[in-house]
Amino acid sequence: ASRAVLSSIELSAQYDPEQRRLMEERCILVDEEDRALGAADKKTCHLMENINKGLLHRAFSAFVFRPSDGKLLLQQRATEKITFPDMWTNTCCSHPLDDFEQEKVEKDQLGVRVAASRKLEHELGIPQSQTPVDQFQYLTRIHYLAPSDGLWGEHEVDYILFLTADVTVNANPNELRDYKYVDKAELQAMFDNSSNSFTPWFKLIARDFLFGWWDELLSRKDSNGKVSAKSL
Ligand code: DMA
Ligand code: MN
Repeated sequence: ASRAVLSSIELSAQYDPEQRRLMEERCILVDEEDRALGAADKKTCHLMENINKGLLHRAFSAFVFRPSDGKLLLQQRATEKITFPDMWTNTCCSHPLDDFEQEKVEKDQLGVRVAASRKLEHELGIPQSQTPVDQFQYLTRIHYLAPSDGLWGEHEVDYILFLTADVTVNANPNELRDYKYVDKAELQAMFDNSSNSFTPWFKLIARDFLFGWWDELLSRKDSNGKVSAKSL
């Protein structure tokens, strides 16, 4: 089979310099069965023109819950983000990178766990000691495609990871505009208020999985009072 020629563009100076720099990270390309095919920079992976040719990469969506009350930590993306700026979303999303050997390891989802711990520190300032990789619970992975603004979008195999942990947040303002803890009713009220906007993957995961899993998670408080999620 012939391989499509991938497009590129020059990132204009209108974008934030740090976010332009991060577009040079190298994502892991996969097929629809999540088999690794190689690597391409984050900019190439997120251009709709390439996504429309079938380009697909690996990602994770992390959800951090507070042990004391089971509330979920949400973030609002910074205005500086090139894709999906200013939108509310789950605790942290990003990509395991081809740049790091450990993040390419597929056994026990090690690569995405390592990436999640790295990015929870980068975006929310959560010390990595508070997010040990073996504490993340892998729920499932989803394949989805979502345009951002016409030029940019997402097309990923996205690993969903839950972590129940007390964390110290020291938000990186280049990544986060705001953050807050919500229970189910508070999240539903945010969805019902049309002045809030949400990332497409968070809406999808909330609709299809999160509310059901959240019940399960809250009903599974163990004798230490800790909440633990159930793996599928
Ligand atoms: C990308 O998230 C990953 C998903 C699941 C949408 P992102 O745009 O927040 O990535 P990054 O933080 O690396 O820019
Ligand atoms: Mn992506």
